[in-house]
Amino acid sequence: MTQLIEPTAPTRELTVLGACPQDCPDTCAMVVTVRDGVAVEVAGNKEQPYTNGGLCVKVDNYLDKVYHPDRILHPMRRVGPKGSGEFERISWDDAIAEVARRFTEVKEEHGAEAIMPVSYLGTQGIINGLNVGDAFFNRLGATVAERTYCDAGSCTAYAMTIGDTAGVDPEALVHARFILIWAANIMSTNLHLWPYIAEAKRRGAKVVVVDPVRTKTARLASQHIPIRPGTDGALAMAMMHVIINEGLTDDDYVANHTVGYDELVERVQQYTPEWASAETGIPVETILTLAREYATAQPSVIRIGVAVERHAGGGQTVRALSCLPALVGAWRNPGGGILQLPLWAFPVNWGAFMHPELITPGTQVVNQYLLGQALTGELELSTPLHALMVYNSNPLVVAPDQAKMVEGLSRDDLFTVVSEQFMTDTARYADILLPATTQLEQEDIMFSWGHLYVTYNNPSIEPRGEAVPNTELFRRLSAAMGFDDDPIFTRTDEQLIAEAFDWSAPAMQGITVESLKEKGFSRLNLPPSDEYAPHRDGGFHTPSGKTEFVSSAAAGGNFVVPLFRQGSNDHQPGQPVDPLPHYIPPREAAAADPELAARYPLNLISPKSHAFINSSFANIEIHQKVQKPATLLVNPEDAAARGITTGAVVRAYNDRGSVELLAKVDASTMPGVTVCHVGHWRSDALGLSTLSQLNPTRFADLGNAPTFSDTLIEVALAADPSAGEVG
Ligand SMILES: Nc1nc2c(c(=O)[nH]1)N[C@H]1C(S)=C(S)[C@@H](COP(=O)(O)OP(=O)(O)OC[C@H]3O[C@@H](n4cnc5c(=O)[nH]c(N)nc54)[C@H](O)[C@@H]3O)O[C@H]1N2
Ligand SMILES: Nc1nc2c(c(=O)[nH]1)N[C@H]1C(S)=C(S)[C@@H](COP(=O)(O)OP(=O)(O)OC[C@H]3O[C@@H](n4cnc5c(=O)[nH]c(N)nc54)[C@H](O)[C@@H]3O)O[C@H]1N2
Ligand code: SF4
Ligand SMILES: [Mo]
Repeated sequence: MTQLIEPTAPTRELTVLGACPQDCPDTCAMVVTVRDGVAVEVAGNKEQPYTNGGLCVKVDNYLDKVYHPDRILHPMRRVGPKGSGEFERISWDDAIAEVARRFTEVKEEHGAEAIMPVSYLGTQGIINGLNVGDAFFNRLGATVAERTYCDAGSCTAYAMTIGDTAGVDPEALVHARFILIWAANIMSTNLHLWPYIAEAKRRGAKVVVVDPVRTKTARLASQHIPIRPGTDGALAMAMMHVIINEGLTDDDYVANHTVGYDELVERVQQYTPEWASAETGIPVETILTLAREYATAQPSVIRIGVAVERHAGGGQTVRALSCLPALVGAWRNPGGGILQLPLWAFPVNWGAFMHPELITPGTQVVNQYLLGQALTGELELSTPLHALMVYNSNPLVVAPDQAKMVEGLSRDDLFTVVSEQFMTDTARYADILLPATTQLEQEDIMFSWGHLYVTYNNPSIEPRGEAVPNTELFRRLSAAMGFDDDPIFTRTDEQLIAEAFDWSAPAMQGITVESLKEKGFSRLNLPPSDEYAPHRDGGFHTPSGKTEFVSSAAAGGNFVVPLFRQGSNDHQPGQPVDPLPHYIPPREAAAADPELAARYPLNLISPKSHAFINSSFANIEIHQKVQKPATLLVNPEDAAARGITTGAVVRAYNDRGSVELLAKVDASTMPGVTVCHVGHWRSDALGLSTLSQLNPTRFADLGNAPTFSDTLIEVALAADPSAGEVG
């Protein structure tokens, strides 16, 4: 809704209802105040109950981003060497013509699969976000990009166990008696959930955090259980062992709404609390108490963060965690169960954006996680890559194996197009750089992966310079490639928004585009949170309709849910997966690889920073004040053993590379575990590389999830010349 406040005053002030576009579970409803065409304030929408009028430290200063002098405002062509950031301004017509000409040349010379889109979640809006370029690249015949950066393994495991259900309504968490926050730093990454947890705690609930780091969230909880990274599966399996062997199961719920209980009973016998204690570093008594309290304090709820999937056995960890609520009957009451990504509640019409039917069966698929290897030839491809188009993503910071990626992006025979708001590390390697709008300059409609409200983003200001929304970019490219013979490629934003949801689905009853524009948001048509217990009587979204301890989908092998790999049907599926949950230990650990652990004894984890969203905002001064420079947290024991003090420049290294960071000696991280928050740019780093250099490119067990947390390193003072001289 656009409401004119002072129609006759000389200054024209409007308030416009918008939506935060960031890749964040909170999807806050925003109110933008615009004076004479200039946005002067961005605030939270007080009407929206979940986000309750507050934004966060990232987006409170959104105007600093929108009006930042470094915004890319015009199309540009590279004039200096790749990576130099030297560009000349060109017109949109010239830019589009050049992209179309080069794509056509690459297609004729090497085949269309030599072109690959690279994108992720710079904006989460349905029309400008994850899938905005899919139809274009599918029609072109380009390589299909598999995008499994975030929660893909978790989603596969969740789907195998309980199906694509929304799970617990976050607003119902106030009713929970036991809240288990597992690998999620709510106070930084899901701020608006905290008041619900705090209210439950006030009403007597116990809040437990499982995390190698004593985060702010852990400090605010009733109990913090530090755990060795990547061993969460051992704890979850041992909890099931205790619950089953001590008779703490909800037998009636198990009998009616689960499959494979007898097999599970047999399976968990090997996972004793004593064994799990040795694996996780958690005392036996703590494991026993956790299992008993989780089972008996009903309703109990588990909130899983992304970090649980980020090691060799991440998928099976989520399998085990998704089994637990049915075992104890947690689903019976509002607030009980598991909260993963409630996005499954939204009937988004993904197909209207992906158009997977345009993919020729057998088209090459490349996971973006392996982009460095794909560009350097290390990953064998049937059609090597000769052109890239990057939008909504900054792969040089967020993908592993940074050294390879730099080498690949530097190739003179690679044609790279980047659509960006800023001169990111990746944008510096563009041949053609195209200006992208921010959320205030574009229209969009949002689902959420953290609550059950649809949110509308009305544009509040004109695009700055010649920036365009991603939708318009792809309309222009489609026309230049001659795709405008098909109405799919000429749809206006209004038409795209009309197709965003299956409006006839029960969850959308009573919600229209008009009502959303007017009010800014709407709760899905679901029972109120006080009454919302979606699996009180089973009704899981699995083939059996039950929680599948023995998964029927496992026989089909590992899979990636279509959201992360559109048109996924004709790929893999590979070996059948063990249908029962089990423990897969981390790869980079003393038990699995003693030789590696002797050389690199410290775990490196890379959680989200407080002030950036992934690498977004990392170039904005006010955010840098909170978060800069890139810092490595080292436990006092580990620091003392290496002569490291706070403020020292250290070198973190392993066989994949070496990164210079500022040390902070900090007892909040466990002995043996170092922490470097993800997001800092290479161009800002002490030694032109960031932690992604150290992360492995191997996938987890399910859903081709990344294994960021499955990383061993050694750390030494940078002044020590023998440290980090590695390949
Ligand atoms: N401020 C801020 N908010 C964000 C983002 C951001 O960049 N900044 N990014 C957004 C995105 S894209 C996402 S996916 C979410 C993610 O948000 P979260 O799910 O909270 O994920 P992380 O911050 O990666 O990790 C959460 C916690 O897991 C711990 N951890 C790491 N490894 C392990 C492990 O092996 N086991 C256990 N038990 N814990 C472990 C970390 O110490 C950290 O405290 O946040 C979103 N919100
Ligand atoms: N080591 C390590 N790596 C990680 C993670 C980790 O925990 N550790 N987390 C992973 C996770 S969970 C995620 S979700 C990914 C995130 O990976 P990305 O989604 O790539 O996240 P960002 O780094 O924020 O990059 C988004 C870029 O899109 C641009 N952008 C924003 N809006 C628009 C727009 O409307 N149009 C265009 N064209 N561009 C726009 C922004 O300026 C920004 O540069 O990173 C993954 N990488
Ligand atoms: S980043 Fe998340 S918490 Fe912050 S304003 Fe956006 S949606 Fe809200
Ligand atoms: Mo993410």
